[in-house]
Amino acid sequence: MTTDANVADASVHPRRLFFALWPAPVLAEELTRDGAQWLAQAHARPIRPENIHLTLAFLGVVHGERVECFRQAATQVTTPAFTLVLDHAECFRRAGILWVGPSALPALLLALVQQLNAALRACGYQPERRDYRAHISLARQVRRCPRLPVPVPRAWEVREFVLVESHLEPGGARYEILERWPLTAQ
Ligand code: 2AM
Repeated sequence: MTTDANVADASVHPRRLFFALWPAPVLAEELTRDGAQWLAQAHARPIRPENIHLTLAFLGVVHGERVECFRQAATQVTTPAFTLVLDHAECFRRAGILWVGPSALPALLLALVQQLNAALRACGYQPERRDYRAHISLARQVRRCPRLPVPVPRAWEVREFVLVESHLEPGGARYEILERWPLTAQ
């Protein structure tokens, strides 16, 4: 476990938090380029490469010592590292989101989400009822989803997961990685 930022003051003010997988900058840039290409003719708001991520569990606004409880819960995850192949592009039409993800949910990603959810429940977290849809949003405010190709598959070696704070700023969300937990070696 490594700490990227000062999480010592986590109990002081409410924070908008989520657990996620965070790609290396090279992969984030590739995905951003893919999205920009597909949306070249469409009206949309692309997501900046530094904001590209895959959400595991969205915690919402978290107060006080629950932050510490969530951090402790993360240490209980024992899922091994895995490869995530991003080979599917789609739009959530109603939400106006273009995203990429795996065409088939890897068993180890599902195991990671389930383990995390189970541990977070002890802190009062209510996991989403609907099935988990692994997706990396590439653009928002997509008015008309273009015809999307089968993407060049991008292989992501997933070796850690992170706790992120979302700062809602006038220019859009800014994400700050607060802490990282390694997945165990396979
Ligand atoms: P999205 O990419 O599909 O919008 C930070 O807001 C991250 O948490 C985003 O990746 C967002 O998914 C995800 N998320 C999941 N549930 C959310 C919710 N109820 N409100 C805001 N973001 C949510």
